[in-house]
Amino acid sequence: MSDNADALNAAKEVLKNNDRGLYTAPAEPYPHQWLWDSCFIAIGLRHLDVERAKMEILSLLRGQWSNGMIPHIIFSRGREYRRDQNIWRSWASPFAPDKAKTSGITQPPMLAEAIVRVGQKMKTVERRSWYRQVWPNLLAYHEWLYRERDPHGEGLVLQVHPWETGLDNSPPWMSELQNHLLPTWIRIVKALRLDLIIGLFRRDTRKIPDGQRLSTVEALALFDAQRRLRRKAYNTSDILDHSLFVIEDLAFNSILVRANDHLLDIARSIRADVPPELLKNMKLTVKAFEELWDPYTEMYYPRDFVTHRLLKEPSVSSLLPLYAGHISKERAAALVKLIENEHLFGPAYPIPSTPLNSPWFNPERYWQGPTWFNTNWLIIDGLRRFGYHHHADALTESMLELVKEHGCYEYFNPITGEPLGAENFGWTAALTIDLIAPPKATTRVPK
Ligand code: 2M8
Repeated sequence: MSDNADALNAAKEVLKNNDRGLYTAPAEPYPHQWLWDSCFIAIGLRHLDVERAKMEILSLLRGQWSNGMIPHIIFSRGREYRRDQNIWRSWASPFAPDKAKTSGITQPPMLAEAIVRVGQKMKTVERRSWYRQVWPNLLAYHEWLYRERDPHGEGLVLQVHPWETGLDNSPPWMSELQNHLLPTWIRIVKALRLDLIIGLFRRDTRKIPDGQRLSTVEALALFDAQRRLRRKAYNTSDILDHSLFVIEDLAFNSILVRANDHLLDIARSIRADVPPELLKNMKLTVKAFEELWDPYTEMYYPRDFVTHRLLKEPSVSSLLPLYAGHISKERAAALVKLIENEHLFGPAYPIPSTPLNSPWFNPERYWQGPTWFNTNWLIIDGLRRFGYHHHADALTESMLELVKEHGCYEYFNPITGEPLGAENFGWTAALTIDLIAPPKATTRVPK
């Protein structure tokens, strides 16, 4: 482990510098608290300071809405952040908390995983009291997911904005946008090439080259989509006919399947009752998940909520059923083949957020090609549970190599390893710490 010492120190330094007291900011361009960032960050922090890791999770819960939703952003206080808070105006909803200003949508439900991982660092009594402390929030969140986001009781939960997937501009969502959903005013902007001028005013490309972010047309559409949700005060039943996007996302539902298993483990450990309705829904999810499999291309995909049409654009989400678990060994093996293929998901610095053979692939553009640490971490966890330890070790090694060579960047070019996006990125640091820590034999191999 000694050759990992420098990477470990660099990662610890990033977490220290991004620490904002109650929570850890993802990086300089992202000053607020993000849901899945904090979950991944807590998973790293637990190796350094369990109390601080608990705080990272508890500070997320201060943003929870009274209907159970955990928002994807809790805004930093301070006048300089009013503009960001005003974009969302969470106070338009009667469910939003009074004490925190938040966004009005959620992000992949990584909460249960983070709670369990932090709990692994405690003795049994302490762990049970930790579980009891967060149980009401976790339960309310999962109940919200089904009540609001599975309105037809079909087992899969829907997302109303690409930001809810955490993979902002990933191909299945962006191809839906470009082919079917682009609002007229943005089509006009595009046709007149006004995006070139509007792009000059973007905040996110001030410090990061625009070739590494979303295109301006995509960014405009995401803001348009957000406005539509705000107009309906983020109320799902009002949103459904009004939203630009209504998609049952593959990454989100993969993470939900795993989170449900963790929720059940937590309930068992503290002898808490899981409401029968939730139990029924969770069982249905495992079954419904298989409807996302396409036998012709032998891959899982996201699905249009209304028509049930599969959105057949491969992306890193195509591999996340490995993390979900419950899929058959044969299907897991089919996904591992994709990772092994150097023309798909297996270039020099895997795993790209879009396979190399996709027309969407761009090695530098955000979630359309670069390698990200959080999706890799999820895949490693899945690979281990399916017994692919050699693959998991190789992936871990290539990630640590990136950090040793360049530091904790937001993402990396999967072909050259070049560091991209923001430097000193929170989850890259936290997951580096977790990957360096000796593995714990706590995970079960799926049946
Ligand atoms: C990115 O998303 C935010 C919006 O939520 C953004 O583009 O500003 C994504 O990479 C997301 O996964 C991440 O949680 C967030 C903060 O790191 O940044």
